[in-house]
Amino acid sequence: MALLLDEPASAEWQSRLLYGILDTGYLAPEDFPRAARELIAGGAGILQIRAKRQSAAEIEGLALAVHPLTREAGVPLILNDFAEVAAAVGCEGVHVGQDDAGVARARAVVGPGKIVGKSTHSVAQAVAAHAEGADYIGFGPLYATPTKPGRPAIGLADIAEVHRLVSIPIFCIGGIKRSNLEEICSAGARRVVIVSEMLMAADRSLYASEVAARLPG
Ligand code: TZP
Ligand code: MG
Repeated sequence: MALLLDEPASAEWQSRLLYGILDTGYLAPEDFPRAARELIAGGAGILQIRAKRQSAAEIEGLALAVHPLTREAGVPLILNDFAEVAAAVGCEGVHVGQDDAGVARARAVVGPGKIVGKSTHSVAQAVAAHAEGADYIGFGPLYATPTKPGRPAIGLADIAEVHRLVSIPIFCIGGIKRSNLEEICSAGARRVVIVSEMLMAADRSLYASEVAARLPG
């Protein structure tokens, strides 16, 4: 069923289990639309644009190139950090980190009915993000990862506890690969974000479909 992206009451995106990130650390700007198509074809149900070294104008360009594709597919497009750009482009949401402005400020910028996600690195931060009004959280990095240098791994031990305490969607993230997916799911993960291994896959659609099929939900 198509996702009604303009319908605030629609929370169908919450059933999406595989979240992909189009990251300029791994993708040239001109490859964003193709990668978006491939990840969507494979079953990524949410996409984010993450561009740590680009200007707001460059990020707006990336979002404008990708948004028609995600919108057509009913896949929410989330911008990392740039709430004003997300609002200008009409993206479905914004993702903030622990050091960014809070959820309320991001929501005030993107407007009602939009998705606001927050990165969390501990159970306490996850509970706080839920209380703060986040629509979903990222939880990790489970493993150390070059995609987020300098951020220590939190391991798998708290995955079950965070799912017990936090009822909004929890996307485990950080160093997730096909080779460790089983142990992550056994530890209680239901939803995942994969960045580098999925973007570097020889066949991104096949990769996404294989991962999606292995997520219990
Ligand atoms: N936040 C926590 S870990 C991470 C982010 C953005 C990067 C995850 O990337 P990868 O390549 O899947 O380890
Ligand atoms: Mg940020």
